[in-house]
Amino acid sequence: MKARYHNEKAETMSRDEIADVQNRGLKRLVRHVMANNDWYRARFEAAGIEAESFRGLEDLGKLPFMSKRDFREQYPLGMCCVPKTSLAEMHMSSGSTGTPVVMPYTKADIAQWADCMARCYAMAGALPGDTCQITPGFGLFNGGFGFYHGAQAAGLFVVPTGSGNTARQVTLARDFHTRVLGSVVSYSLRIMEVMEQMNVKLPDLKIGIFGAESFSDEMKTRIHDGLGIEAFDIYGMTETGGVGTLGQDCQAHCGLHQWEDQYIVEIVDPKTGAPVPDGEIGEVVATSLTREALPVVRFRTGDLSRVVSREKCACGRTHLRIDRISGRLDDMLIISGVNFFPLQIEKALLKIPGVLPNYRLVIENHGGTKKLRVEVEAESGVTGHTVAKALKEALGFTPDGEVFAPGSMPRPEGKAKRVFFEDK
Ligand code: DLL
Repeated sequence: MKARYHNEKAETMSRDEIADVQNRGLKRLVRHVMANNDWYRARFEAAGIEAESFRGLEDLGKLPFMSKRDFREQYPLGMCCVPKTSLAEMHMSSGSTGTPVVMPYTKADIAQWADCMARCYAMAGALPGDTCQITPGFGLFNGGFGFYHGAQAAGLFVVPTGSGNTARQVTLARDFHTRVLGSVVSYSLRIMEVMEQMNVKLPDLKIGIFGAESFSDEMKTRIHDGLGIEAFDIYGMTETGGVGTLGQDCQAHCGLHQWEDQYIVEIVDPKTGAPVPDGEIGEVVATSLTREALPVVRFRTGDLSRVVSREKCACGRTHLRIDRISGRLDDMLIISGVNFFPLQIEKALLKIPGVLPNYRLVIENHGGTKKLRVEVEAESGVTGHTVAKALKEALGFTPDGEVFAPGSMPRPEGKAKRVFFEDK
């Protein structure tokens, strides 16, 4: 395999070098946040942390966790560690509760983000001069600008379409020979569909960089086959500084490399907060070592994954690999005493011949008793009964299945909302 790096030295450093960089970075981080922000100082002092005697990695477990709630309570800039005059940009996510999570950036933070993103582009095989079409929204959402800053650092030619107007996206991709497509997972399905309707083929399109939502291997295969591209899974979030800050899979596709010289990534038991052994599923916790404006310290992401390997990868990169995100803690559903994640349903659905990748899970509340209704588009011949039967095998209980004609359900242009609640 031919490996291309954006920052070869950083991406291939030995485990000892990574440990050393993290150790020094963590000590510097604790001094920075305690010296420059009252909220961090009060919180760390209450946990018995002193900046001068903090020993680095061996004291990591003593640092208190932080969560989305802290961002919301400290809105807008309560956790910012630099003067407002040093800020250059901000992004924001509102999530399901609507309360904003704000991430401010200094110029150096934008450069750090761009470096992480440029590494992701290179890891996917993008070459300087390639046309890169950026379909996530430009605005408060970090997706569009993150792909943009990284593409500039990687020397790509940017077609900054943002989201929506899919027919125009397809035309531009054809006319400008787009080779690299950045997209929220579910929007790539829409692009596929419109290409078919327009009868346009995109022979130059080779690399798809997708994220912002969990997607099953079955979905990845459909995207791969439908667009004829190699699909990569990119990971990051507003709180860590945006898309690509944590990492992505390489051409070996055996886990998402985490940029460990920039972040410490832990996998912990969501109940106790204790680290779980490698290989076991737990919650991803991230600490940003190099960000200035608002570095997170032991941020509980709510995302579930596991360590795949800490060994050097076939691509030559040495950074920790974690599994693709299997869901969020708050996505877990319990019906008929069975716990499951939406992704399990997606996997089972996409194994049914004739079923299309557009679906909704409706949780019906019948006076306290919950029932699941699965709505999905499918070709003629697939019935609600076929769907219910296949899901029973996967889940252990029988949901209701309802089948819609291809093209008749709404199409998301950003992150897809898959789960809906209805009182009956
Ligand atoms: O969704 C960043 C992003 C934009 C990633 C575009 C990839 C592409 P937020 O809106 O803050 O940021 O949402 C972050 O999205 O905690 C995960 O739950 C989920 N997420 C992000 N990437 C992935 C992925 C962007 N590759 C939240 N797989 C995170 C699964 C993902 N879930």
